[in-house]
Amino acid sequence: ILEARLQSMLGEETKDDQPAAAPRVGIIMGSDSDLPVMKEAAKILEEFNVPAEVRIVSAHRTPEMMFSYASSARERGIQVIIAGAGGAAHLPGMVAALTPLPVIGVPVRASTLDGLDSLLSIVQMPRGVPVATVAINNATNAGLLAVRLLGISDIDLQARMAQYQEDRRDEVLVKDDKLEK
Ligand code: RP5
Repeated sequence: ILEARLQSMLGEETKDDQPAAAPRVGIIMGSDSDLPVMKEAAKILEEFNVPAEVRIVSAHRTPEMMFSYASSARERGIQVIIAGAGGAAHLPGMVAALTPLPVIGVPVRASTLDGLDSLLSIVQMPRGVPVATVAINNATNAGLLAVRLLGISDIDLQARMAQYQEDRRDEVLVKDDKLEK
């Protein structure tokens, strides 16, 4: 289902004719090569029933599209933007400069330098232009952070986040229980 939805979000053909709910989160990435990492954010939002859109928006290859995406996101009803990029990863910071929405940056590990280049490009923002940067390739945490941000004004969503945390805790307890002591 997710792959179909991702395909649909990316403008490819899908058999699902259901009209999509207005997206609250924008998941953008610099290249389709980022998708294997970034789809983990989409999976989390799907799990929490948060409508999201997935787009490829490149700071370097489509700068005009990046400008129009970031500057119109708020008026389209987007509340949080998750932006992933690798290498000279300027997308999250440039988007943060163009919107008052919270921007979560995902450093994607590109083919060289082990993702340190992406991490430093995203995390070292100048004062006044914040990007909440998660760990290299950790789009799951980006999705979870987006849910927590939305949960500030959505009690139901916040309760589901608390349940998610309890479930993760229980998983550890079960594993601990199974260990021979
Ligand atoms: C960045 O350059 C993208 O975010 C990607 O991580 C990296 C490499 O892009 P491709 O050459 O794979 O398209 O803009």
